[in-house]
Amino acid sequence: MTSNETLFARAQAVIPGGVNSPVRAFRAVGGTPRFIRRAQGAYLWDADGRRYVDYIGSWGPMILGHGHPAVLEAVQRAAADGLSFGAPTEAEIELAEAIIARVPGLEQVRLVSSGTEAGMSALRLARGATGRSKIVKFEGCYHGHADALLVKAGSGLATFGVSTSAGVPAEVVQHTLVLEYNHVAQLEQAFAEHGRDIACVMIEPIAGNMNFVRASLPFMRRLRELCTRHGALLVFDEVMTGFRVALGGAYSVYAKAIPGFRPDLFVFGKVIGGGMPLAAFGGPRAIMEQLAPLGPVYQAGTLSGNPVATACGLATLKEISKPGFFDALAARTKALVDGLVAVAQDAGVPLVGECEGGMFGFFFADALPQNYAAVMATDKERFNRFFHAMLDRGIYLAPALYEAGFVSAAHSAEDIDATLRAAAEALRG
Ligand code: KE4
Repeated sequence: MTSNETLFARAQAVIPGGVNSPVRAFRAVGGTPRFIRRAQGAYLWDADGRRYVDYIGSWGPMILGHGHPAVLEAVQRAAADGLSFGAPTEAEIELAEAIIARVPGLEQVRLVSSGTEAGMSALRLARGATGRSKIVKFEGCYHGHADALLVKAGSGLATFGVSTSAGVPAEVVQHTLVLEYNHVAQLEQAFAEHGRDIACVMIEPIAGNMNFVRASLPFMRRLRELCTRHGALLVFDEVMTGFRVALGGAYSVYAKAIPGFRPDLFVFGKVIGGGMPLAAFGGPRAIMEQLAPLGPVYQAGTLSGNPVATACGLATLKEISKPGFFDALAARTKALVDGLVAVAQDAGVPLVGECEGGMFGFFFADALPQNYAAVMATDKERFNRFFHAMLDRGIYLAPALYEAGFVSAAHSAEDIDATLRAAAEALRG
């Protein structure tokens, strides 16, 4: 048995499925998960000492690559001064100011410890601030595992959701309406029927939990109009896209294309923690001040704004804010995606790809999917074969066809070339 297999067997004895988060178990692609011993730059080394070019980057946070010296130094310095106080610190103010400075229209943020916590809190805030109960999400978007958000589309179109998880009573999801991503007519219908009762619409503006699906401009424009008209809050879940697709996140991409466009609330995570447990939600002061201790919406956390996590996030934000950082990252990511499309074409294999900033996706299909059903109709078997053929060649892609991929500033042109050489071999197989 390999060390990975031995560790996986041991892990499964004491941890459900041997993992602390389901996607790590490789159940969508099969095979044995790699137990990582260490990482540096663009690379991971597993328990058998094998090196991989890492396109997961901890599912987004590691935008600088692993072990960036400025980040390590900031974390070590913060740790030496104390791991956690349960009292306010200046670093939390600095991180809040740094986030707000990079997201026009954002006036206040609250720091928490995970994207789930941030999304759950933003949802409660939206309901508290509007006094309404109904919420809208889209099939294929994932906003963490808070009960009210673990919902799939009901039986018919634009019906109230049913939970995707055992242990979530129907009463908890009865107010959650699940619509098809990019479906304008369903939006119109939902607001026509429930507009006055909708507290918020939560959306992944570029859906990384469907691998890579953009909200179309007509859809996003109409969504903003309907929310404004009916007094519903538009919540941008930028846990994955925030500070990843651009310094201003997906918000800046849509604001460029739709003059005056702005969401009402934001959810952030991943990159703003730089690999440590840190996430945030934010919006206008008038809404954020509904939160305890000022307002009636309760929200709290022992390790919220943790000094070590905050130091890690701040150091990361400082590095990615340097001139040219995103231009270089976007160019490298585009070289990867364009290269994958080209080698697939040479091999006569239908493959389409997309990217924005340091986030990318690809599908074994003839056209870019525009919604969840289309994503799930792409060639899963071929994806899984390709995943393992690449893993065997030292290239670590996301172990599921519905997950996005990430390039870091540490990925070199040679890493991209090596990846494309491996892909050419894998696609010939
Ligand atoms: P966390 O609770 O995992 O920090 O964040 C939840 C979350 C919220 N919103 C979006 C858009 C997200 O992508 C996520 C988490 N993303 C997954 C990857 N698809 C994390 C990986 C995992 O679940 O292990």
